[in-house]
Amino acid sequence: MTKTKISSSSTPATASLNAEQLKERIIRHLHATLGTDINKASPQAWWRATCAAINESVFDGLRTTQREHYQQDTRAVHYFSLEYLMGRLFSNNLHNLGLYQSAKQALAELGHDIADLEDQEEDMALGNGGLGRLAACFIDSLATMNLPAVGYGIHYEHGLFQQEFQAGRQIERPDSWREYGNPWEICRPESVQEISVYGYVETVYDLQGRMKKVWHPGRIIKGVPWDIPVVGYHGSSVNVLRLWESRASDFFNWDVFNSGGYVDASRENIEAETISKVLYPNDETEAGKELRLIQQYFFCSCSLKDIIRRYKRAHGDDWSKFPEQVVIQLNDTHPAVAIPELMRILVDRADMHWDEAWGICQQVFAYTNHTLLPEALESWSVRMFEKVLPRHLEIIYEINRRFLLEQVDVRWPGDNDKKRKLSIIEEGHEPMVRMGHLSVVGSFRVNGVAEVHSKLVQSDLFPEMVALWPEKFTNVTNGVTPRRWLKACNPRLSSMLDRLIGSDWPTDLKQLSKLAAHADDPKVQDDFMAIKQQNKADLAKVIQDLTGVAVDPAAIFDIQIKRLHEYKRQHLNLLHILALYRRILQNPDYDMVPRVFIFGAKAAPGYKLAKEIIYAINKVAEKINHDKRVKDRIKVVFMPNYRVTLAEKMIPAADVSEQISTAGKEASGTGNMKLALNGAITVGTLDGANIEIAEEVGEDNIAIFGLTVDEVKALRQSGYHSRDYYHNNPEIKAILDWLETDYFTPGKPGELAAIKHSLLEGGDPYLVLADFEGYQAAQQQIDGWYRDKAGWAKKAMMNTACVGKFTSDRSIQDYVDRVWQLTPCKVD
Ligand code: Z16
Repeated sequence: MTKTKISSSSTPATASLNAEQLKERIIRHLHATLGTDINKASPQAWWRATCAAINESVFDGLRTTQREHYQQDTRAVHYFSLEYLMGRLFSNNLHNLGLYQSAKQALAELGHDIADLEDQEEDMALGNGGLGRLAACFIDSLATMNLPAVGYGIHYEHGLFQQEFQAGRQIERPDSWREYGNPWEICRPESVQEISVYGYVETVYDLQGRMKKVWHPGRIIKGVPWDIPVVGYHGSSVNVLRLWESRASDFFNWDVFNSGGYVDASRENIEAETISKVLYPNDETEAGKELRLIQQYFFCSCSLKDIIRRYKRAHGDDWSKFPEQVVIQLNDTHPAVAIPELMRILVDRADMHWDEAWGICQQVFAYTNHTLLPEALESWSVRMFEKVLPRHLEIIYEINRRFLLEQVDVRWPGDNDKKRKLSIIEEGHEPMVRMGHLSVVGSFRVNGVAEVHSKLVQSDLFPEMVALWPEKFTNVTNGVTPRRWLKACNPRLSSMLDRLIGSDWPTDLKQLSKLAAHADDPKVQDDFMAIKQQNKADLAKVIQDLTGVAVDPAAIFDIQIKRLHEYKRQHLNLLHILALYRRILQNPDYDMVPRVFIFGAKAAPGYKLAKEIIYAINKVAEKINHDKRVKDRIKVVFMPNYRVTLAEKMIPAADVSEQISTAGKEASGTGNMKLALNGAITVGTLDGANIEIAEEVGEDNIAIFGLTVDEVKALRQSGYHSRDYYHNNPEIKAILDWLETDYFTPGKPGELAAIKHSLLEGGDPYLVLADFEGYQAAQQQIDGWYRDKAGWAKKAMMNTACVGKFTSDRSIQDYVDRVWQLTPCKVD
């Protein structure tokens, strides 16, 4: 096993920059780049000038990295993802360059608080949730570990919508993150690509009588690349995230324009520019929309052409080295159309024989699966596919024909049932292209994102594929970058760790285990909890500002932050809050440690029940927060517009981490890792990476409850009747009936009834009622644990100490060893 060495102790070349030099740079850019002066510059101008000052160092690193990769002609990984949830880059770049302290001092001397300038930046929210944030953590680790890598994606004009609440209901507003320009991106007009869609396929014969397919496209669209430098931590590598923006092709519109069709030409412009206009806000449902397929194809085609252009610069028309130089990681099936696109380029454009081309494809692509939810598995109607990509449909048919003939029929001769199951084309009255099947057939490796999930991918999703190719399947458990999710977001805890265990932990997170030796030391416990207390006080201010609710930092801060989904069960959390409230009303002396229940979640705009759950939480919050009888034992807050930047403020302040999905449904989770890393104690089911977190921290330091994956299956087998729980548990019955009254929505009974109906008439598809009793017991256990101050401090510290496994550096090392076979390239 090759171990990638990270130069954690080596000081970055830029570390020598002191505050004085930075001040000079900032003022120079205030003058020369922003065209303003120190006495009249706005905070925005100061922020931009500082970004420009930082970029001098960033671009230095970018140049040397690209020169080195070019000279060494290194193998590189190409990460294909429709989503990158980057958040802000200002403090991230400063930290990774080792310039944060100098910049803070420089700005202070110029009369500015660095935190105020940080707030000038919009989040770069080009993703929905876990999958997009994972991509962002991965490109941070790749740069930090000096691995040659390019991230490819779409330069959306509008990222994930901004969320507001109006009378408790979610309202979506457009996100315009780069309305006034983004200082971190560089446009590269010299690398523009042109791509085709629509049209028809003609069969022609060449002079030797060989059949050829010629695609006559209906439209040509230009892809303009924007590069975002990705700065590795204290290393020397600066990699690139290359995002494609769609434009109308000048070439194509010329004729229309000249023949007087100015209006038609500008309509086509608008249509072309629509492709990269907006990120689809559905995290785990496939809408099957034509524009989405075009988005996927647009960025895959641009990216492949970009890769091939770079390859040809070094190797000309000799394709034999291509699989040695190029590996492409498909982040879910969203970019799977890259497989037939590479086949088209090789067979139709490079005149390669099918077998040779297919041999290359199968050595180049690897596929990561992120979900088992049936509604999230992508499939495209053959009809629409043929309209948008007629030649690609033919290629997929040919891939499928050979697969069924040469693999499936050889293994299971004459077995039509197996063929039906394994076919890339799902037959039926509306035939569909199954993108998961295509991804498995076209890739040399397939991985899930946590141990239990990878097992289920093999046993439940693709068992026949495993029978054909057992060695194709593997696991890579997710991870998160400790640079953003501990060092930058929790500076108090970071300095304490530096003092206690040394400063190597950001690139060697297993070092955190040294903290365990101090977990019984009362002095260290006090320091640790004092930091938590200060972080909670900071968050309390943010809560006050955003929601108007006053919360006490002495209460338990219980946090559930993730997309809103039935399977994630925010409504289970809500039912428990209602149970506590009811107990308080029934027994005014009900004894509980005061708790603040904090939610952050966006619902997909078309997901009705998810929006009803948000509304219900907001209405219940309003009632409880104003009820004097509660005596502040419970507060409920729903933070509006949850996003990376808000997560960075919430996670360091969490005492309790809610990870309560139905077992078997959450592929991994990554918020669970960030919260444990910052000393929160998990209340969780045995699902996704929770299982591995429990293994690492030990059962004393986590509150596990609920059905296991096997128990969920058994219960469903034997027939699950949610009504039994309603009738047999008086607390459950009382709470659900309460939701139907107008208690929380005065004068409007029934407004919150949707939750009750989904749990009873709807059959409770995610077994909320089955897990309720276990959940409330786990919450009682938390309440008991918190009363023992030293005991809690130890548990919290043990969480930080024991989760070193979940650095994204380890995930990337696993990809290197199990999938990519890359070697680091040190850059001076
Ligand atoms: C997503 O964020 C995830 C899966 C998916 O199919 C689509 C989207 Cl947008 C999430 C999983 O739900 C989560 O468990 C996992 O940790 C994350 O992907 C990264 O693997």
